Amino acid sequence: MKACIIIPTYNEKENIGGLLEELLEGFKKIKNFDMSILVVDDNSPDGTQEIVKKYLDSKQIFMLTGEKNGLGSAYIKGFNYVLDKLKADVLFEMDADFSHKPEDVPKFLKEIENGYDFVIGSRYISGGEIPDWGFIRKSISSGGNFFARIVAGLYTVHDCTSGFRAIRTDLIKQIKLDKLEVEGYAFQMNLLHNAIKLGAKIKEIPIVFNDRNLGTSKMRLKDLREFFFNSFKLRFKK
Ligand SMILES: Nc1nc2c(ncn2[C@@H]2O[C@H](COP(=O)(O)OP(=O)(O)OP(=O)(O)O)[C@@H](O)[C@H]2O)c(=O)[nH]1
Ligand SMILES: [Mg+2]
Repeated sequence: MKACIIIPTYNEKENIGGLLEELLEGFKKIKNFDMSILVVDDNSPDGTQEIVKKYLDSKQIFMLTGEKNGLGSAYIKGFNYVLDKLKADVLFEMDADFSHKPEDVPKFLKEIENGYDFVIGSRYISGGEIPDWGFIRKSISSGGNFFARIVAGLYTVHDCTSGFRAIRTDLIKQIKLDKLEVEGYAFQMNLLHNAIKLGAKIKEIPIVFNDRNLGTSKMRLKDLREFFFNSFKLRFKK
């Protein structure tokens, strides 16, 4: 089977080179999957693309570039490329900032081999952790997630907003990506909502999520607003 890890980037020059190195190193131990990486960079002004370009000869690493239209649009572009051009069986969503650990990748693949369609790296199940966060930050995040589960009705999943996932492309093909109607982080929730509606076999595995050490956050007030409005919209749709 073929698997591609999609990494959206915006100003990640301090992280992307090291992350690509670690992923490539880890791929050597993966036997049952033919692994590749697709970086989707929204024309970062910091030179992220220059770093990725050094790896494009490896035939395992690809890059898409374009205007900045938010995380959701970057993922949709990436999904379409993986489906049409790379023809992979599995795709990953992964952040560039080392919050998601390269060494966890094989654990996701194992669950895909076990027959799951949608594997989520979860911070909110037993064994999942966010060690860098204090009580207040944890409360805000778990509150937001509880909100998503209750309001949007995604009860069966504990971490609805996690951005570390492995998904079978057969499932993605059944989702009308251009109808997901979100540009920011709410994309993750809408994708999950569609997967649940389609009866996907979903599995959460615990991850330890560390804060970024390098670079800056891209979260905007606009994304939070979209997240909350979107939760109600999803409820309305059900
Ligand atoms: N292509 C693209 N990537 C983005 C965009 N916004 C965020 N990203 C990337 O998406 C991933 C997650 O963004 P982060 O800024 O780490 O979001 P976060 O984890 O909620 O915030 P932090 O606390 O800073 O880690 C990172 O790899 C970002 O570079 C965007 O508009 N376009
Ligand atoms: Mg981050």
